[in-house]
Amino acid sequence: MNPLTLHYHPLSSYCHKVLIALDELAITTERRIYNPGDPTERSAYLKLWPLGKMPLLIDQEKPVPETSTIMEHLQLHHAGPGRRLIPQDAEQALEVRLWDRLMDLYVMTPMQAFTADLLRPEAERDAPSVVRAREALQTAYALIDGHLGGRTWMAGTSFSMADCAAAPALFYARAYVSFGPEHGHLRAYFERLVARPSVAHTIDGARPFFKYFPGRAGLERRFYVPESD
Ligand SMILES: N[C@@H](CCC(=O)N[C@@H](CS)C(=O)NCC(=O)O)C(=O)O
Repeated sequence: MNPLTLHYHPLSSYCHKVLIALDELAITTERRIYNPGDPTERSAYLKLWPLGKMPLLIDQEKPVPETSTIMEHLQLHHAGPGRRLIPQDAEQALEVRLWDRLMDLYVMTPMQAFTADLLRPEAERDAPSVVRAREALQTAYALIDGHLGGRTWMAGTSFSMADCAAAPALFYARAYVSFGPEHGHLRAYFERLVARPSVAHTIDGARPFFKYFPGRAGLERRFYVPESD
């Protein structure tokens, strides 16, 4: 029996982060789709993890929450031979952890603010929060574009945990705020990300669910064709 079970949803950006890592580290898990909108599923999930956030990894009955910690745990205990998302060198590992944090806090968070706003009834929409989220994404895009000049991946020379975080964050963020013509490095990096097999597989797994993504109107046709629903 597989000791690992991943509770996730194929559309969730944070779940994509871990799905990409599992593929990169050559780890198999049992997978259980979690629908937070179903009250019975939600109350069972809250018993596993009271904060209710997904994904959640269970390793031999021990819950391992929070994507960055899940990835550290996977690297430490389950990575396939020669597979690494966090460098062994401590300085390089620090750089990877920094860019993982930056992706979560300054790209995922404003991206989720757009989604949260679209999920509100129209009368309760919060225009100032969307303006702030747009400004935050534009600031993050400029920072990342400047950082990426001369680099293939986000931190160090290899694909890392920081790229696992960047891929879904940028994928969904650009449905709300496009990259500008000035973001040449960011555009090229995004193309490298979506061509990476682990990222491409994860996007493929989400395709049947994109019709439920509130920002689907901003997805490119290569990812989502509305008429196909
Ligand atoms: N800091 C958390 C964030 C996870 C998160 O925000 N997950 C979202 C899905 S992308 C979620 O669980 N949303 C459902 C909810 O908040 O009830 C992590 O890194 O795991």
